[in-house]
Amino acid sequence: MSSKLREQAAHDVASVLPERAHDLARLLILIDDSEPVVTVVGKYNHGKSSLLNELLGRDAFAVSDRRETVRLSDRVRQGVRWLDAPGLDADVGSEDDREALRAAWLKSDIRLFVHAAKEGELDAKELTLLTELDADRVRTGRQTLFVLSQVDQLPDAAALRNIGAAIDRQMPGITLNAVSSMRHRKGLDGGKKLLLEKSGIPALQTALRAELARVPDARAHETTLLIGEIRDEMRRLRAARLTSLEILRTAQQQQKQAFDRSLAAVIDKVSGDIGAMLNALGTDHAIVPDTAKDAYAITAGKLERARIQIAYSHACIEIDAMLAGHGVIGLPAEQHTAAKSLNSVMIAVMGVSVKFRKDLRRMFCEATGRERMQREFTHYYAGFDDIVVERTGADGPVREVAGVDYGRLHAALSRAIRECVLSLSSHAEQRCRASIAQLMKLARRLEASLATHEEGLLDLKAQVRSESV
Ligand SMILES: Nc1nc2c(ncn2[C@@H]2O[C@H](COP(=O)(O)OP(=O)(O)OP(=O)(O)O)[C@@H](O)[C@H]2O)c(=O)[nH]1
Ligand SMILES: [Mg+2]
Repeated sequence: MSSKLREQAAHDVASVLPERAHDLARLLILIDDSEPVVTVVGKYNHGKSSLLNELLGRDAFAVSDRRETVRLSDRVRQGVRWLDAPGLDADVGSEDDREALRAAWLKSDIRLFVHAAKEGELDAKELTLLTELDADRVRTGRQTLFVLSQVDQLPDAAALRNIGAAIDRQMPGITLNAVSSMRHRKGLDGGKKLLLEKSGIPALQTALRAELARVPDARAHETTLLIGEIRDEMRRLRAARLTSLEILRTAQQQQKQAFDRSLAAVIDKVSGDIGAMLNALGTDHAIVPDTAKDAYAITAGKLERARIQIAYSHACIEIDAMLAGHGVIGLPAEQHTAAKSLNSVMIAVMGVSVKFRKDLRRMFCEATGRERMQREFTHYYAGFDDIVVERTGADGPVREVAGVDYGRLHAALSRAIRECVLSLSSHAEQRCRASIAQLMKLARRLEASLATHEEGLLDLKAQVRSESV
């Protein structure tokens, strides 16, 4: 497989398994099978670049007592790619540093975790990273060597033992590779063999060589692991998709069956109604044409034609309500006409007007007419578009067809209308109650004022009586 094809495949898989993007990128590196990669990780100024220079035997990477390495740089030597990475100090580091650290994690086969001896035990951030690296070793087989650097800065061997013990409490069983890049350099420059030995660098080189020899096996293990995990996840995803597709298909089938049943039932019902109406009619007045003198008169013919049209509209309304319940409403776009009101399935199949008995009979009371309705409405049901939704995927907008359960939508709509009507009627009832209460209040006041008037009237009568006496 060409590298372009591989990249395309990884890209395709990442678009469905975005959380696996990192593993896929790692897989591409593994499949490339270039020289083993050794990287340094650790806090800044802990002597990472100096250590690499000693291991390489040349000053390949910049060293300084300031924050020096800010991005990844690499050198190939002795069949190994050596990767210098920025310090682990997210609080001072920029996003570039974090990017570089992620890249180092991705590219490396062996990590040298560098911790300066004078700092004592590991801080929380180092401990977290070391724990993560250890978990990664268990999972992928990638090794981490712990390097206790700048040990020349400790006063004596006892201090070194104390720090070793403290770190062992933090990471039990960890192997410390105590080194001093400075001693190594001095030993080299001055040809002092003892100093070279004491620098710990030769011992680290031996340990590193042993790990490098294991890289091909580790890579094979990691490749198998990642491919296996990704394949399993793809299979799970595919199974889940198939299940939901199956559910969708079953739902669609059930909807179609429900539609077929409802259509047959409504055709039976309206045909029965129309048949009964036609049978009840006596003489056929509709076929008698109107004359000019009948222009403004209500003739028996006009009346019958109106009755037939009403019966026909009635049947159409019943069929239309059933169709709407199943989402069959408008015509497909390619069948649209300029007159919007004509773009409905109902009108396309039935037309707008019927005025004669023979037409009603042909349409509703003959088997061929009923079969035609069943066939044509079913045709529109089958061709009815499902809603297409757009969502944003890893690669931008993705179009997906979503099946819509029109039966449920229709039921929900009917429920909403019913609730609305109920609330309107209860609102009206409340207003009535309020008016009645007001009326009663008025009546009570009227009664009260009548009583007062009555009292006044009685007084008046008594007065008149006494005056007349
Ligand atoms: N005494 C002593 N000093 C060292 C040793 N190794 C490195 N140094 C000094 O420590 C300082 C930092 O060394 P670097 O190798 O640049 O450290 P680093 O971890 O790469 O630093 P950043 O790139 O900034 O993350 C420099 O001044 C080095 O000279 C050592 O073994 N002993
Ligand atoms: Mg550096």
